[in-house]
This record gives sequence, structure tokens and C-alpha cells, in this order.
Amino acid sequence: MRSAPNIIITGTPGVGKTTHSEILAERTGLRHVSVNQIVKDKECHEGWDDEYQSWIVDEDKLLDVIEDDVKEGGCIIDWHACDLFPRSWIDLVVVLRVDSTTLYDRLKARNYPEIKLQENLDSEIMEVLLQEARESFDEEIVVELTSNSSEEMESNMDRIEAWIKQWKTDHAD
Ligand code: DAT
Repeated sequence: MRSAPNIIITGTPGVGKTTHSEILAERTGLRHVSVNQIVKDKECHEGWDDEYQSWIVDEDKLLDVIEDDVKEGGCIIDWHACDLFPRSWIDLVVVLRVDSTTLYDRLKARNYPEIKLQENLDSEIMEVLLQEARESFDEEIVVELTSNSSEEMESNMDRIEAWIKQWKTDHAD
């Protein structure tokens, strides 16, 4: 039994996963599990993709590395995919969404290579991550939230924080 819930914050690169996860971790005491950082630090990859300027992730190794931590509960998992995580590990999946013009500006500011920028914009427009979340987890635990502005982010924080409180009340012995 987990004493605190595990939450995935997912969505296309640039939607605000890391920003949300960091603030939420600070506010709630849950731990920010930055998959990006873990892939780099623990070398959970099969090399570097030059065209996409990103690591080719070894998902089995990644799951092995985070398993003990996640099974304890209280993790905010920050990653642009969610279908690799076992259903039994996860209590809530938050899919962040952004308008394409806003996403374009954010990815441009990151100097993404054109091919990666276009692919991510297409992915956001086609709702790829939302579909992935709905196919991988029970519909009741998948929540879609918009992240275009700091006001929206603030309201997302309040919602997720309230959800965590409720989860803890429901799961108290
Ligand atoms: P991700 O982790 O999904 O790649 P991020 O948290 O690094 O995204 O955010 C990308 C950039 O956008 C960063 O400069 C912070 C900004 N940002 C994120 N969410 C925002 C929001 N709701 N309102 C305004 N700016 C936001």
C-alpha cells in the first residue's frame, strides 16, 4: 500500500511538465521524478540520436532504476510518454495541453532542430499523448489540463493539490 499517490505528468515537450512537477513537489512534499535526468544520470539509454538531439531510451533499464522509488509512492513522474509504466504503479495521469502557437514559441526558444519541432507540434495537434494516456490507463484516472498561461498553471496546481489531499483521506487507515 502506498502512503502517497503516484502521479504522471505527461504531454508533448514544452507543455510545462517540468515546471508543473517542480512546483507541485515543493508544495506537496511529493518527489519529482525527472525521467529526463534519470535517463542521463543512470545511463538508461542506447545512445544519442543526433538528428533528434535526444537520448534513445532503454525503457526496461529505466523501469528497473525507478521501480523501488515509485513503489514506495509519492512520486511525480515527469516524462513525455506514459505507456511504459505499469498500470498498478499509477494513481493519476495528468496530460498537459498547449495551443500550437504557444508551443511553437516555447520550442523555438529551446532551439529545437526543425524536424523535432515540427514533429512535436504535429503530435500536440493530433493529441498523441492524450490518446496514449487513455489507451494505457483507466479513463477515470486520466485528466487533461491546459497550460498556456501562468493563471492556468496556478489553477492546475490547486486542482492536483486538492486531488492529492483527497487521495490521502480516502487511503488513510
Ligand atoms: P516540458 O517539461 O513539458 O518540456 P517545461 O516545464 O520545461 O516543459 O516548460 C517549457 C517552457 O514553457 C518553460 O520556459 C516554462 C514555460 N511554461 C511552462 N508552462 C507554462 C505555463 N503554464 N504558462 C507560461 N509558461 C509556461
